[in-house]
Amino acid sequence: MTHTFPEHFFWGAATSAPQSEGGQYAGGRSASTWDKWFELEPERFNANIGPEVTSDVYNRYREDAKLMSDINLNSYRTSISWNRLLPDGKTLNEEAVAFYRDYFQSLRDEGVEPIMNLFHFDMPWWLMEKGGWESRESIDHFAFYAKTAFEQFGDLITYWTTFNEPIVHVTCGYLGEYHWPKVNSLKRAIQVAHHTNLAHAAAVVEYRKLGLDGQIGNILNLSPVYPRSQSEGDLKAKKDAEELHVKSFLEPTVKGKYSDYLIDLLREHDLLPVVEEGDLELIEKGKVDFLGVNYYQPIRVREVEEHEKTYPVNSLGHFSRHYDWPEKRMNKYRGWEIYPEGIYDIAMMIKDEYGNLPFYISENGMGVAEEERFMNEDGMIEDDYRIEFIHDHLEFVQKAIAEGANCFGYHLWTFVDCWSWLNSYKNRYGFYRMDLETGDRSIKKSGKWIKKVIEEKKLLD
Ligand code: BGP
Repeated sequence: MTHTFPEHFFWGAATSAPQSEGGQYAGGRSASTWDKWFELEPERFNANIGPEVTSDVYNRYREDAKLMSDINLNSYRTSISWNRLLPDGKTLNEEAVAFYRDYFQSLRDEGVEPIMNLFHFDMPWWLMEKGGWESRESIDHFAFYAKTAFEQFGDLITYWTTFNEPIVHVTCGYLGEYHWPKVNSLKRAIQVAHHTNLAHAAAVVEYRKLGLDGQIGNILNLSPVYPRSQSEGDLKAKKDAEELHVKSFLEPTVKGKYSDYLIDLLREHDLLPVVEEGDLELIEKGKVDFLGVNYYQPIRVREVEEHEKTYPVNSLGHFSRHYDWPEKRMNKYRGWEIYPEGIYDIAMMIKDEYGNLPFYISENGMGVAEEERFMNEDGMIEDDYRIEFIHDHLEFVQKAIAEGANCFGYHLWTFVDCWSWLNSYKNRYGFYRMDLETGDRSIKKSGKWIKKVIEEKKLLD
């Protein structure tokens, strides 16, 4: 295999506003669900570290843009904070506009293309108090926020995305206790998913209306689903999991409609969401120009035994259960499976089933707990495990491209170690280490390695 990459390829890293920005209440920003949740239950957050302790991009963005260019990154994905741009949902915050414009311009000045996302799990608190994504009001509010962002920054941003991993705020917020509002109801989760698809489409409509010179996409975690065996039951579990976890957003985003299979499956279990007149027409208008694909690990499933099911159906565990593949290779520092072939399987699925739509890998990465133990005497983190991880995934990206996949970039999660939801700083992911005390950045071995890979446009074995 030759390991060369296309001449024009987005090499970069990804993060999000709530995980990196900081400046929690500076410059007129209002609270998101994460800020409030930490106030209410700080003990839920690893080491009691809440979202106010970030990598402080709010003050350090110029330095970061320079550090990106130092290692040859030519693109960077982050998000805008809805509650910074429109603190009450209606009034434009001029200070936020000035901040973001300078931030995006600083990236451009260093040759780094900013790819901008609108929603990364950070619901404004005032809107959550009105029901969040469960309320249809959120659709219009999101469309207004999206329109405002396009108008204010459309000259600086060419690549826009609406959501990051929308299935995650659905499952973690409405089928678990990992995101606010910590609800456990499959019916409500499905309604939230439907409203999210509508909000996405409404934002795409706003974007097209403005006739800007750019593209709009959606970032989905398209984890491939592998069955335990080829038995009828295991294959049905695979199909159901694929439809519920992956295609519930992929089909509307690319084809502008829900699949018949998903509709039949939900109807069979009396789980169809409330769909109002005009909803399906709106979803039809939400087709994107490109996809961002987040990939960490595959989903492995097996058939559900009858005795494991509960009625009425109120959990995704009714349709499939996790299968613990005995041959799996593990990231023992994070507890996630490492399966680089998965990235190739996703690329081939997009090529074969979704019209070879352009996509880029918008997140892939290796979280490591207590990474300080890999620091050498010069103070540099020697993250050979991360180099191996990226190398192995890039090999499969390269193979997919060689076979015709329309992949235009690869972004590591993340550029500099950042705060992460309930895990806070437990798992580190960056090309740069962040000192939690001082906020100072220092390059890791993987940062030096990627610099060379990008320079040579090929993998160095
Ligand atoms: C993705 C999210 C990111 C980030 C990443 C790593 O699903 O889009 O926001 O958090 O996962 O996850 P974690 O930090 O929990 O290890």
